Amino acid sequence: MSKSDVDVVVVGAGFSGMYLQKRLRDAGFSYRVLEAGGDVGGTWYWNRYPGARCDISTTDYQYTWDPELHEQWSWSEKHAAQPEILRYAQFVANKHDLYSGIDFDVRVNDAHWNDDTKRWSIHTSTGETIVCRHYVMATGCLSVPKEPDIPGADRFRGGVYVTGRWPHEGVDFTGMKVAVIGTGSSGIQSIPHIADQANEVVVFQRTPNYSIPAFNGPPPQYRVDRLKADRAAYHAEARQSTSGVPVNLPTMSALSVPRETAHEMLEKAWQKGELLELGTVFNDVGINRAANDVVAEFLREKVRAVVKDPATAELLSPRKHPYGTKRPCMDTNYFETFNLAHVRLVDLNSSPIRTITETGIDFGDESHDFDAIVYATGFDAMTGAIVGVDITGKDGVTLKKKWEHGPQNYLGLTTVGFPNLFMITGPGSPSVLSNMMVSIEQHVDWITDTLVDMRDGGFDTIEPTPLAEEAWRRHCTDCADITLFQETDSWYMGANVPGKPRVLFPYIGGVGRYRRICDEVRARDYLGFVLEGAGKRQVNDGPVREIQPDVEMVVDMMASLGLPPIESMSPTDARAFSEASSAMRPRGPEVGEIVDGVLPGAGGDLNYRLYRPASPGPHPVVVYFHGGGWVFGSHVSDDPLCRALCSLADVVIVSVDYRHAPESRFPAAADDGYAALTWVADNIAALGGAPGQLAVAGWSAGGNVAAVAAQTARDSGGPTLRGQLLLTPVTDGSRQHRSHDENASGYVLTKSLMEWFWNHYADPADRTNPKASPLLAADLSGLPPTMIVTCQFDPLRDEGDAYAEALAAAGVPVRHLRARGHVHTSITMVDMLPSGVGPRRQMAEALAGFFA
Ligand code: NA7
Repeated sequence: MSKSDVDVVVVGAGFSGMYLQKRLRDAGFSYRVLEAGGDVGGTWYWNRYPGARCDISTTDYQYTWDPELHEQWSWSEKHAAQPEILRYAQFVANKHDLYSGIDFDVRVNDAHWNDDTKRWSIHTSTGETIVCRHYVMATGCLSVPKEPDIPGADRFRGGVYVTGRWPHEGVDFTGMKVAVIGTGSSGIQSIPHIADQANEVVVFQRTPNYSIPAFNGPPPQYRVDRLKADRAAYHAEARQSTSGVPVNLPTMSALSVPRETAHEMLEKAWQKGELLELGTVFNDVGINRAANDVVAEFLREKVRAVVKDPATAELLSPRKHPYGTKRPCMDTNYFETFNLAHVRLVDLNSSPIRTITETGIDFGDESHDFDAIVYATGFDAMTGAIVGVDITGKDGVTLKKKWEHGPQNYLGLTTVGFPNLFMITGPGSPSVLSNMMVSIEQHVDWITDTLVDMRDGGFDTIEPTPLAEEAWRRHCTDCADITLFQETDSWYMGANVPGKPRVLFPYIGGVGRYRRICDEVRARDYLGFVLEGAGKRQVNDGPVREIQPDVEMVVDMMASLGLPPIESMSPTDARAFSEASSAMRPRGPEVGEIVDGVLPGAGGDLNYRLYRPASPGPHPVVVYFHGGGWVFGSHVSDDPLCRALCSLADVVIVSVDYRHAPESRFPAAADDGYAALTWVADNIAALGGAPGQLAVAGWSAGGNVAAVAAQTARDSGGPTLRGQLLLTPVTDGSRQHRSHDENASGYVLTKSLMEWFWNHYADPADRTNPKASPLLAADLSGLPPTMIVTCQFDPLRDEGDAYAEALAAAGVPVRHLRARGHVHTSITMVDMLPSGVGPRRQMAEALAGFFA
């Protein structure tokens, strides 16, 4: 095979392309590595602006694939500066003879897939055509600087410098008047150095950024010690972590401690001078704006403590975007620089740049001359370098066209219509939200292992399926939806480049989860891919993750606890266990008033708890029945959910207990449910409710009690109900439904636990009674408007779906929410699982709608 016909072409000789070359060579593939720059190092080759440093500690920002490197290379600092990182890249390239495999100063102009030969044709800036089986974009996430989008930018006759393309010989600003535009990481790192030299510096700021001092010095001793003690364990932890750096996972909400305590905890993290520490003190900073503001305010206080002029301090204090939704920065003397007499901050929001002129900048009502302008205005991140090359796949479609509305891809590694095209740390993978070294190594390993698998299996092509790609997009969106990222116009969201689609480009589900998913795809015969070779085709189509990410975390966490199954306990122990678990959850929103009382049930008094909204009454009233499989739970066991429904729907919720099995078996719960409903109807005015404005609701077994109560009310002359809300209800104990088996285990409520509940509650013969299985009622017409919520990963899903369908067929107005990615319990987990917020809002809307 000639040099122009190889197995693999790799674009880029940064840390990705370097390691990929090593793996390809070791695996016996022929390859070419093409690099536009004049040396290895990628982003560290280009970004030579003064002060350029990595914001991840050198203990973590280094290769792990060559253990010898750890002995042969030692870092001088905690946060290495660009020259040292570049030297490290060169050292590795020399050690592993990587230079010999790289063509420098070569750009790829275009790449075309030929579906007849099943090969890519690559055309380069040197006029060469290279044919290859596989084409890998190792082009980095921040490699294409954003075009200056300021009027008059091309007119300026003084020095023009772009941080991402800094002159190799450096720039001497001594004695100059310098304008710096942009206050992201590059601006924040370079401004103090520019101010050291220049006579005058004017910083043009559009958005102030959160920045913490790097406190640079030697690598952090506690990390060094851990590495020395057990390097393999340290790396393993990094690979399974959220961000690719071992950090202790927080368990506490920022809102659960007084402000002062929170600030003391944040101070300790801040003192460490490590990027990820501050964001991992509390567990809700990324998902809850109020919690986020605790950190934000802590950092604003830090700015005020340093910057002497209060007006400048305020301008430097981020207020609009939540902490972490733009990459937080690490600085050395950034805020201090604004105390210098020759440094001035211009707020572009009040003094926008009108134009750049031949000699300077016109902004606000001023005109100012400068000797040099520094653009620290960022990058066309994540996709700029990929779509910058004209890549044409099957059917003549370019990747640029395909990605017009967002970078659809599978696993951030591949994309439909472009067989054998791989991206390293592409959009849809953790990439820039992680320690890049960990993510790079994982991608290189996955790609090389896949190429080896294909070679061994006799496959020539690999391409994801549309179904897998769409499911991955949904999963990425599910992950993004529970965070605050979408509130901010950032380069993570593509919002810094005009015309770019606005989606969260990196995958935010975490490095560890992502790695497990990628490994699972391989282990499951390349789930979501089509592989083809001479006379053979392998397709294992399907979505790789459908469960909501926060739900998955809870499910995984519960699995990791190794608790005994509830059905192995006595009912007494099960009740104690359930109560103990409930005691640990957040309490839910405040309501206007809570009143506890007793009402007459069918077999004695029943406790109830009434939740009244803060708004003036009288309110509609909803009688609510708790979950717990008829065996456990009480009028207070669904407290957070009742609070949420009360406050969201602005209705009174009366949560009523009922007699439990096995002490009181069928039909005790059903009889109590109807008795309670009747009593509330009779006493509605005294309870502060609006007469006639009555509905019923329930979750799980409580949904069963509610559904039966509604049928009994219809058949027994009242009370008249305005609606019923059934959350994952039990509707049919007479037979198995498909979901009982499909979701038999692993999703909190199991098939065997459900069977245990039924066995305690009702004899097999009774289970066909509509008072136990409301789905079996001969007639479902005349029931009140209904909202049913069923969850994808719930054994009870199909019986709930069947009830919704049967009611609709009987002419009952039904709103049916099939909660995607949820389990039986997740929607009740108020203030714990953000993905439940939407379904609960819809439930509340339905409740309110019953009374509209
Ligand atoms: P960033 O973080 O994208 O920062 C770019 C900065 O430039 C940011 O403050 C922008 O303001 C500002 N900007 C961009 N365009 C303009 C115009 N037209 N006018 C005024 N100001 C502008 O890039 P960096 O290079 O600093 O850092 C990139 C990453 O590299 C960093 O996150 C680390 O991961 C390493 P805006 O915020 O958009 O209002």
